[in-house]
Parts: sequence; C-alpha cells; structure tokens
Amino acid sequence: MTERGADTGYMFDREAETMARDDLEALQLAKLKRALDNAYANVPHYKKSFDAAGVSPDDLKSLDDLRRFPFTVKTDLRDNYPFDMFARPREELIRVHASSGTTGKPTVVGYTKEDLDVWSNLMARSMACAGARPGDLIHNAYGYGLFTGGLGAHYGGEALGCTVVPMSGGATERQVQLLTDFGSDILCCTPSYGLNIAEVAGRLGVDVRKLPVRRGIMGAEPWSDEMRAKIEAALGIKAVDIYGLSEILGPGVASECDTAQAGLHAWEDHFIFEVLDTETLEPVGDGEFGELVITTLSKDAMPMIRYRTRDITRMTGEPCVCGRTHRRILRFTGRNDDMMIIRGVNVYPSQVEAVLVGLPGTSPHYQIVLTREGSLDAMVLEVEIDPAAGSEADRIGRDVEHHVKSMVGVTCTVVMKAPGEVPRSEGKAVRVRDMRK
Ligand code: DLL
Repeated sequence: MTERGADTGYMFDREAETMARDDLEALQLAKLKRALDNAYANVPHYKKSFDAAGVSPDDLKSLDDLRRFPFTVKTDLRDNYPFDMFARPREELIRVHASSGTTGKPTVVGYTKEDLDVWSNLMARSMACAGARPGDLIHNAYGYGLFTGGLGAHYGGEALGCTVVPMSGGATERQVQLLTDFGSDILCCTPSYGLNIAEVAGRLGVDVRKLPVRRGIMGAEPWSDEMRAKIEAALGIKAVDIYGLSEILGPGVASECDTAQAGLHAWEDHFIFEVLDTETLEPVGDGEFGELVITTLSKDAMPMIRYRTRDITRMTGEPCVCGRTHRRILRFTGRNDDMMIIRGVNVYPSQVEAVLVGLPGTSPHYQIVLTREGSLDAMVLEVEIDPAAGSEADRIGRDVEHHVKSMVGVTCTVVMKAPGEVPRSEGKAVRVRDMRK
C-alpha cells in the first residue's frame, strides 16, 4: 500500500485547475451568458434590477460587459425571503441552507441536484488542493445543519473518495478521543475551533502533535498568518485556508494549496471574481485591496450576479508554484462590517490579532470590546495570559498596549485575563463585543 498523502502533485480536476487563461475566459463568457439569462428569465428581482439599470443579458458581448450589470446585496436576499431569489420552483430543489444573521431575517439559499454535484466537486477539488487525498480519514468538525460548513465538507470528502467522520462542532473531549482512536489524517474545522481542540487535548494529556493528522482545512472566519503559525505548532499540522459563503455556494469557492500556502485559488471556471475599491466601486489593480464581488456561473437554483460579499481582500494573477492557473485571493483582512473606527483610525480585528498573537506572555485567546467614552469610541482588548507567564500580567499588558499602538496605530486598554477566561469557540469565533449600542 502506498503511504496515504504521498502523492504531492495530485489534483482532483487537473484539466480544470490548470486551464490556460484564454480558455478559462472563453468558458466564463459562455457560462456567464447562461447565468444572466437564467437570472433574468426566472428571478423577478433580477428582471426588475436589470430593467432599472437599462441592461439585458443580450448586452453581454465580452467579460468586461459584466460591469454594466447591477450589484446584488444581502438585503436583496432578505427582501425576497424565503424563496423568491430562486430561479427554479422550490419543488425542484433538493436542499436549502440558511445563515442565522445577527439582525433580522436569515438569508436562505437553495440547490438543485446539479448544484449539489457542482458544490461537492468543488469541495473535493478544494480539499485535494489543501492536501487531502483519496483514502484519507477526514475528521469533520464543521457544524452540521443550516450552516454550509458541515455538509459542504462532508459531501466534498465523500466525492474525493475519503472516509468522512461527521463530528460536527462541540463535545470537544469526544473530538479528541476520536481523532486519537481513529488516527484521522485531516481535520476540518474553523481555525479558532482547531485551537480549542488542541487546548482540550492538552488538558486531557493527549499530545495531538504526535497523532497522524497532517492537514487542517480551516476557514469560515478571518485568521492571521500569526494565528496560523500558532495553530500549526499546537496541532503539529499544516493549516490550509479555505473560503466560501453560503450566498455563493458554501465552502469551496476558493482554497489554498498546501504546496505554497500563499493565498487561495479562486475557482474561476465556476465564478467571476472582481475586487472593487470600497468607495468608488471601480476595479483595483493586481494585489490592491478592495471588496470582493462574486458572480456565480454554474448555480441553477440561485444565480448570484455581482454579489457584494463585504469581504476585504486582494487578488493576484501571479503564477503559483503548484501549477494551478486560477488567480489567488491573498487571504482576507476581514469584513467591511467588522471594520472598527477607533478615534478616526480604521482597524480590523485581524490587524490586532496579527500583533497580539506571538507576543511573549500572551496566549492566542482574545476579544475586542468596543465602548463609548463621551462621543468617542474606545477599544478594550481582553487577552489571556500564557499560563507560564504567571505574575507578570501588568508588564505584559503594557507591552501589548505599546505594540498595538505602534503597529496598528490605535490606543487601547489591555485587560489581561486568567487562562480560560476568554470564551472558546466551537465554530466561528466572536472576536468583537460591541457595547456601544
Ligand atoms: O462560512 C462557509 C465556509 C464554511 C467557509 C467552512 C469555509 C469553511 P457563511 O456562514 O455564509 O459561510 O459565512 C461567509 O465567512 O463572507 C467571510 O466573511 C467569512 N469567511 C469564510 N471563509 C473565510 C476565510 C461560510 N477563509 C463569511 N477567511 C464570508 C476569512 C472567511 N473569512
């Protein structure tokens, strides 16, 4: 038997993943025409919004013409709750998912049988890109249910030819036990939950670094490279980033390769990605920051035309050492909605994280608390002390304040917490508590 995971050059769909740019663009144009036709003919919302903008699918002659079409935003999904964004009768769908949303109604998304096949294949492709191989044992600790993470990774793992353990999130001691007993090769979970699993394992006296698990396929929340280094060290794995959102598909819209771990290959044969300046909404150049806007090319049940993700990132067309030709998303800074303005300075939680994680004396568990002092916003940073640093909390706290001020440019008050005092995540971590309202 060959060693599992030995074939480093493996690709799930080599032909698609290494397509020449011209072929990729010709494919995009053909599929885009179909997607616009589907949206216009079958979703009243698109009929109305295209008409209002004075465009019709017939106006699409080149890929550049996509910019003439209007954006779709989250409130469009809420306004058409629950099923009016669907381009197929509800009876023809075989699955719906929904995101809880912090305010108001959830957003609902739906899939035909063909859509689920596309999703499973894209997840299989993403997981293979991240280092999973047919025959691997996959410990899937993404939440099952309305969240797309659990079932997305589940179907993807099966399509790749792996054995999937459908753990879902939570019951962390049990996760440690089964990871150990089954000798899983791959751990799928959010980065923050990965850290939680490592910590609980430590408490149980299990050294996860010695287990066979070799890759973490981790996403669903922003995480810094500094956090990645912590997670890789704590779990003894390579941690690879995966991206997606329910409105567009679920996980599997883009994935890092484990060869380079240098940005996420965005699957351009199924989506068109634009990065737009957040003020002017004009395209930015290669490597420049902006909001990611995505159009689906293959989804029949719920086509999304120019969906404004709110995710802030940059993309590059620089070739990758792995040989895949799809452009890369250079990881995520955060969401537009998460941006805090502290006394005039724009700050994302991930910037604070990048400074904090790795400073001596701290552990990678933190929360940002936003308060208001008079008319000004103030930031309190709650950070757990590294158990080994014991009595030095005051000095470490001052150190953190100094580094955040000099690297991020904001003044914050640091409150050092005892080990275990910052809440642990079992899915998406809550990094900001906004007490201003
Ligand atoms: O989080 C889908 C997913 C599941 C992705 C499992 C990866 C792994 P939603 O719940 O709809 O879907 O949330 C989507 O999460 O717009 C981003 O703001 C954020 N997000 C997802 N992946 C990443 C990532 C899933 N790798 C929202 N880095 C997106 C940063 C991410 N943020």
